Amino acid sequence: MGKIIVTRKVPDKFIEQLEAIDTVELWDDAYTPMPRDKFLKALSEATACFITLSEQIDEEALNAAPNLKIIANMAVGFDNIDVQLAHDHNIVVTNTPDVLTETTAELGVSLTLSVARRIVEAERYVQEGKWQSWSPYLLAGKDLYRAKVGIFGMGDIGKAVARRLKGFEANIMYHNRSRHSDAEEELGALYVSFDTLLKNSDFIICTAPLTEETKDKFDKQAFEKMKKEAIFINIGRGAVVDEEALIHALNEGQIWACGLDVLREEPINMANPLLKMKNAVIVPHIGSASIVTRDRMIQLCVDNIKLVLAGHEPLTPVRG
Ligand code: 8YV
Repeated sequence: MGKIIVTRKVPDKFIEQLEAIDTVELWDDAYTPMPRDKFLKALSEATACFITLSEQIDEEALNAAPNLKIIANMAVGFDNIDVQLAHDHNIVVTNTPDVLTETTAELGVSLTLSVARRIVEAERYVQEGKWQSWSPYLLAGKDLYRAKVGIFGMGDIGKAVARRLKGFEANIMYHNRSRHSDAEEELGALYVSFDTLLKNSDFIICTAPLTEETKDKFDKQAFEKMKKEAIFINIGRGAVVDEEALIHALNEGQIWACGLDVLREEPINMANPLLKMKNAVIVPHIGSASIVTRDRMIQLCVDNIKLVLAGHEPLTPVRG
């Protein structure tokens, strides 16, 4: 007998399933992460852990976990885990692909439209009692209709965004480490170099995971190459963007606006200058946050834990 750690409060219906197989140590708080020292201590007896992006699985954590068999990450991204090292320790790592694809794409398009049509600014304008008259260009924004949209990262989420953009008759181009003939044939997406994507897009939507290759990809030079009218959206990972370069680009009018679901520092530091910018819309990493999808993500983690503890292959392993 070991222990299953669950690092955030999730509904009882999920915990009960885990309690049916072993003792569960639940961090009974939905909003604050389990403190690191408590997590490390819990790992010493754990056979399985259900974690979120708030937990870092590094050498220290792995060394603290002699009996651990599975790390079930409640996210499709796994940049919080040293996967290679976990595999060296014979620990299975799982993530939650597929179940969140459509929901995350919906957030991507929502954020894009919110920035393009200045929805947040408009709502504040009304709330602040500034709506005194109609005016020809009052809060006028940009059309997504027939715009040139560059998608950086054409994985499942990138493709799901592209499918939705077809409804806007957008001209889609993409850049990815490998080409995707399905996106090219079915969605008419044009594969372009990163430079061409930067120079030609009216909207750039980043859905890329954080890897050695994508880290700081949107740097000073990248923002300089974008159109002055460009809108930059990030639903991938914060560290794909050099935030200082983004702030500079917005301040200097090198790009028109941005929408971010992910930041380098999460939760955002309230001193972050982006918070004061009218043309920056920031939401708190809610890409996959629909109730149904969050239920599915949690259930997938539970299923993976059940399978691995019973000696079977998990449904969604992260391969090294
Ligand atoms: C989540 C995510 O919103 O799956 C991911 O990689 O970034 C998001 O789906 C969330 O961080 C869940 O832990």
